[in-house]
Amino acid sequence: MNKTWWKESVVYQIYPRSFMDSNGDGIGDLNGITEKLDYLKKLGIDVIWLSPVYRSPNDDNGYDISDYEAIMDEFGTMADFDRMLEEAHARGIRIVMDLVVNHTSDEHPWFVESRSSRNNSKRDFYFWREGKNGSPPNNWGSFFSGSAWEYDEKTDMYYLHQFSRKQPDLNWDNPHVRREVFDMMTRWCEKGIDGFRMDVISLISKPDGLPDAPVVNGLYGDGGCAFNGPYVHDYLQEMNEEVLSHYDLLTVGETPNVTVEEARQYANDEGTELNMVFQFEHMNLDGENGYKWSTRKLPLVPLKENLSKWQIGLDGLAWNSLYFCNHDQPRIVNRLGDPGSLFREASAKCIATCLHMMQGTPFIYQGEELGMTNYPFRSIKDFRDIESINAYRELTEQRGMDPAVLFPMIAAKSRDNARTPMQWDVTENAGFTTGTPWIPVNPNHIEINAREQLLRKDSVFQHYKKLIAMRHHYEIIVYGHYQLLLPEDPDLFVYTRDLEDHRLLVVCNLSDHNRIYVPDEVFRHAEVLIHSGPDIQDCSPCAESGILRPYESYVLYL
Ligand code: ISL
Ligand code: CA
Repeated sequence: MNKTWWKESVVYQIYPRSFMDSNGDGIGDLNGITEKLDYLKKLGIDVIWLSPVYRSPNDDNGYDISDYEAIMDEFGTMADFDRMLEEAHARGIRIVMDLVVNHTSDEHPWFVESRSSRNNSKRDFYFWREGKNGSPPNNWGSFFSGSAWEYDEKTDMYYLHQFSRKQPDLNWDNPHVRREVFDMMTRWCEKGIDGFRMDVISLISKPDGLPDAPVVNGLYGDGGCAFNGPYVHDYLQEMNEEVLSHYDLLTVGETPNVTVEEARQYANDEGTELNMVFQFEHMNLDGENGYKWSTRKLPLVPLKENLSKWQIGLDGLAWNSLYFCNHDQPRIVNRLGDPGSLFREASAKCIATCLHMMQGTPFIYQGEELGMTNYPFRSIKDFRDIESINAYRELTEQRGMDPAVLFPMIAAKSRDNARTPMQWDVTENAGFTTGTPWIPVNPNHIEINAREQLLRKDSVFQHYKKLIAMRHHYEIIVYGHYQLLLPEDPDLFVYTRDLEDHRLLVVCNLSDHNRIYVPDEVFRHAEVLIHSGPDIQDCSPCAESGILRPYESYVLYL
């Protein structure tokens, strides 16, 4: 297996809108990020993945881009960007940009032109089709509810949008589209950025003829119809030859619906496409009836089975990304741990140990390093996210779901859980802004905030810091081979890593009760690299009794 810096790095994702507001308008911005670089340096991360900062009408918080080469007004200027990049580099921190090129905003000049007439030179930059007997051209549904087609009166045709109607899909089959995108990427690389996180890159190649898709759930064809389409690997290889291979970058593809087999191709170790991908199978295990909306917790046995499949399936052939949180996912402490005051910190640390000792590049989402939790939503008016709002409307109004049943499910899974402001301190708006935040601050910032955790030795922050430092120090954590123990145990996540003469044992009790686990004899005199749990001051892990307290975890090294 090739050794490279991006395999040895830890990435931190910033959602700029909610990270730090420097000018009191209630919206996080680039200067806010620059202010907090020392905080990130303290944590020890190597790379920042910046969610979109480009000009955008903000129908989907920046994932609808109207100019790929301008900064969103609310976030600052290009000069602010350059200063942030320079200050990050001065601290040895790299910056990876979000690349959202499955679609643009409908306000992007390409689309404005494309829409203007049937024979405009940019017409074929997007998917325009005739309707079928007064209905859309096919049965595809949008990920944000409703049809994936929008009728446009001007030219009496429909355009395709797999996300909101303000996010028309680009036509990657058109070589001029690819040329424009590749040139734009090159200009960012020339500016000195360090890589790309590629939004829904598995969706860029649509099946030939745009056929109807099977209706699995509800009214529309399964949204999976365009995943891993016929030419996606050709397009990525072309992108690699034209752009990526000329620079030293970290590239990660967001690939919902990817399988291990597909990922071996996308993230192959020969480096012909991307470095790694985000898979979603482990994040979908707490869904129900084909929807993500549910109040279930992540079931541990299937979770272990899934993550282990990815650990073993890519070993030596491709490279894993490791994540439990991002701007689209509710907080992991609620999904897998215990947000109550008794075990919140212990469970956040246990979950972190469990993920960070695996093979792959770990991604930490802002606030995860503090054990931030979901927001206590009280009514539908509390939501800002287009996905949550549209789903609530469609499922209640068109499918007759009882709002009292649906609301808690949306509240548990809404993307807004991840988007409440970063909790810096105990002051009114958690130190995020001096103005009115664009989305309310979680009231629990009184207990959960960075200031307090930086001062306290046993905080979740310190735990993450230690895990990151361990990865930088022990090669086995980066490159070791993975093996799962106790696959059927409903509470314990236990695995080993092996590299040459070394061995790591990772033991996590992901339950709220005591368990007994006595490690194999060979670990009797092993070094303890990290140990966490409630009330563990005077006990060493692996003592004769083998008692594991709720959410206790440790790592042994031989
Ligand atoms: O959020 C989701 C879970 O319901 C996904 O369907 C999500 O929309 C999908 O993973 C794609 O996400 C990415 O592209 C979207 C954008 O809204 C997300 O924020 C982004 O991460 C469209 O650009
Ligand atoms: Ca601001």
